Amino acid sequence: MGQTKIEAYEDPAGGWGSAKSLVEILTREEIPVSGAALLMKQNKPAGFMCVSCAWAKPEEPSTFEYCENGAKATAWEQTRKRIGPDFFARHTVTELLGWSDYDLEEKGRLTHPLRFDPVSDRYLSVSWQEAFAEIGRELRALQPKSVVFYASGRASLETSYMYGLLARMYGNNNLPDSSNMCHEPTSVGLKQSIGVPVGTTVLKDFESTDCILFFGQNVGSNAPRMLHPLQDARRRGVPIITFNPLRERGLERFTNPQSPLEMVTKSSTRISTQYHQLKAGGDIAAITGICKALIATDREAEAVGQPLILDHAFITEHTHGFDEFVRYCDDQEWPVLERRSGLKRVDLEAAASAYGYAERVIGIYGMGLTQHRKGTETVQMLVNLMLLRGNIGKPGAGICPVRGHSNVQGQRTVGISEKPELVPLDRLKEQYGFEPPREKGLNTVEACEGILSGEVRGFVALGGNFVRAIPDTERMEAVWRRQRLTVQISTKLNRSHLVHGEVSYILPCLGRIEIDEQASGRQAVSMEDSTSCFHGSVGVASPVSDQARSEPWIVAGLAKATLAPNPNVDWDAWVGDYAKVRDAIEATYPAVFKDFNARLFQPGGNHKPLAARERRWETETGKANFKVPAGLDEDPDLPARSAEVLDLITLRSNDQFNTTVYGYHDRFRGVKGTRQIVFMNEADIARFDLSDGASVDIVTESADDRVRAVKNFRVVKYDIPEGNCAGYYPELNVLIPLWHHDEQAKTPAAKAIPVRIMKAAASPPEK
Ligand SMILES: Nc1nc2c(c(=O)[nH]1)N[C@H]1C(S)=C(S)[C@@H](COP(=O)(O)OP(=O)(O)OC[C@H]3O[C@@H](n4cnc5c(=O)[nH]c(N)nc54)[C@H](O)[C@@H]3O)O[C@H]1N2
Ligand SMILES: Nc1nc2c(c(=O)[nH]1)N[C@H]1C(S)=C(S)[C@@H](COP(=O)(O)OP(=O)(O)OC[C@H]3O[C@@H](n4cnc5c(=O)[nH]c(N)nc54)[C@H](O)[C@@H]3O)O[C@H]1N2
Ligand SMILES: [Mo]
Repeated sequence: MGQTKIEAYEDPAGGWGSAKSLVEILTREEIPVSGAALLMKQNKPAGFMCVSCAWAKPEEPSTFEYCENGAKATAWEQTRKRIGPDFFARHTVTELLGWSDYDLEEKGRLTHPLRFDPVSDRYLSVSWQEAFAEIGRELRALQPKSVVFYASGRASLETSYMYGLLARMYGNNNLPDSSNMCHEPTSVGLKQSIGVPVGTTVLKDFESTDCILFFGQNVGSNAPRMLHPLQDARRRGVPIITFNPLRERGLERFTNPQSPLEMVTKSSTRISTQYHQLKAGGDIAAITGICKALIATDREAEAVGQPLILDHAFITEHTHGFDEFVRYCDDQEWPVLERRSGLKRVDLEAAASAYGYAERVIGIYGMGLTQHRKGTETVQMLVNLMLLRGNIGKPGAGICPVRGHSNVQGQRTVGISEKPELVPLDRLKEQYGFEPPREKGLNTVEACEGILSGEVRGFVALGGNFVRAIPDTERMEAVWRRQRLTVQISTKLNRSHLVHGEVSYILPCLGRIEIDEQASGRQAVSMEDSTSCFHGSVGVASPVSDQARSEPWIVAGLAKATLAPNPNVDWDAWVGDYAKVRDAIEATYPAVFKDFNARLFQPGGNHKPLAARERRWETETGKANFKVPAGLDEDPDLPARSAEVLDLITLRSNDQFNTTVYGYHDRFRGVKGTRQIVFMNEADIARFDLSDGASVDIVTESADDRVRAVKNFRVVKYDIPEGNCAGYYPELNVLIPLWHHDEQAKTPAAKAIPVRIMKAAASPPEK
């Protein structure tokens, strides 16, 4: 972990800091710098698609089409380190439960299938044949409704399609994926508002946009390649208006680490032209203020015969609910909007002015909007703003949710969904001659509730670290072990393997970067990025071990061991040649995957047709809908926070991928050597009689009488609004009550968790 050091970071995002951090991780994972040639194949037509974020891949990639964090993800996966049966012989599960997330994954790649042995409290090596046979037996003995098939968002379209089919042929729609914890408010909210569950912006729109709104996404750490189009836009003089409680470095300044000139001259581009540090959960109020200002200016313009501000032609032809929306905005009082958003009226008017002058606006957002009790309404509020000036369905404009995992959007596209109405069940029935279950399946929160109630008895995970990523981790871990069966298909060891069911298996898989040889030769796979664009991907590195298997092979193995044979599904033929899975995908989704195999490696990828981009609105009204929020309160449970209660934001450092902790250096925020910190405003620190560096306990304010607390966290004085505080996920997940989720999409509200901060009961031991 190294020494703890907290020190403001002065450099831009990217730049020399990024180059240095990259060399550090390649060295630590024992990858020779010549092995960095691997990185040259990242995000290239003939190479592999990055396993980190889902940001779009350009048609003409630069030689270095990767970023610091994408390279870290590659190094972390392609580490030379291995953990085989000898490792598990040395460590009991009870011992490993005491290890940190970092230590568990850092030991290296999983090489052998493993079965938990309760007698020795260890995972023991097992053959694939035995593993499949027992899992198949167990699954057949369980009620189909009592088993969950989770997917984390990294597995390819081919694997995901097979996995969804496995769950349905087994007998349920219990197919939650990480999207449930992430952009579900996007899927639910955008569908109601504009008729598509995904963003409408493509990379090309960035070339002609003339204004960008940027809400709650930390681009410098979590989608760094997006800094390139943002930098280009800034060079054209495009304003970028940011709303974020924290001053994030990637949203302030950027030096392109792949530009020798910028590196030598240490020049950087200022990213945000306006930076509004609103309060966590204050976005509905802030956007309402902007809309109110626009509506007022429009009326003034009309009164004096000036050109109007709102796009009335678009509103009349294409939208529904405008009058009601205007009434809602008129009804809101400025002092209330100011108090709820934490922003001044003049600042919101400045944002409205920049937005109102621009012809083509892109609205970008991330977890800062979705992970709230009102996540769906917040996303819809941003759409309302876009609709006022017709900023959906024209070049250079659109809504742009920045998706998380590299194929999380694609998994939804090919049927990983607990919502049966989103899946062409009739077509599956026809194609495979079975009766697909029609009943709604469990999403992430419902799966947790099912485990609490005992209704869920089996959990199969295609990647991820579910037990660590969900809310209420302490409470959930305690009941997790009541399950009969847990199966994890994984690359690396994590806590979800250690908190296990009675019968438990770890099935080691190949990563996307590895060469995948099957009967017909070397296989390719595919994924969908944040802009609904499909790309092929071929592995280039040697497989991790001769006992690790590809994900399609493992899913087929599980299916064959569990399901009655079906002459219409030849799992072996699919595994032998993934092109046949793509044919099957095309047969199920002919419009979306037309000529899928032929176009797999088309430079720049293939865009999924999106009705909203053409201003066709596949909504209930047949129009784009203005959606009026129920109110301005971010939290229906605790509408009025006492002054003693702070809103806690849980977020990612620059040195992690979700629950994967690459290291202890959150460079841009100046935190090194620890993750046990809480960022606080100076005034709150004084008000609570604390000091910078003090040791504190954080306790959730909750209506139920359960105590949720973490102990001995270090206070870090930070530029964050009064009344807010922030710290790292997943360490703080114990503080999120399971019920603290978005009302509509059920996404856990990992931002704006009501907490109290108090002096630590006992001082921590000196480090
Ligand atoms: N390197 C790296 N890349 C990643 C990931 C990773 O962990 N590491 N994770 C991937 C995944 S799965 C996802 S979903 C994405 C996540 O990427 P982000 O969406 O950037 O996720 P967070 O780190 O949670 O950061 C949320 C941002 O929102 C701000 N914020 C918090 N609350 C509010 C609010 O109420 N309003 C507004 N306007 N802003 C707020 C925070 O200050 C922070 O800047 O990144 C993906 N890419
Ligand atoms: N408090 C709080 N909680 C959050 C969030 C937050 O912002 N705050 N964010 C939420 C979000 S946005 C998300 S997406 C979830 C993430 O939740 P998950 O997707 O479940 O978690 P990850 O940490 O991405 O999973 C990491 C594990 O995936 C496995 N893995 C890696 N690569 C592969 C592969 O190629 N194949 C397979 N089969 N396995 C692989 C490795 O074993 C690794 O340990 O967490 C959510 N939880
Ligand atoms: Mo995510």
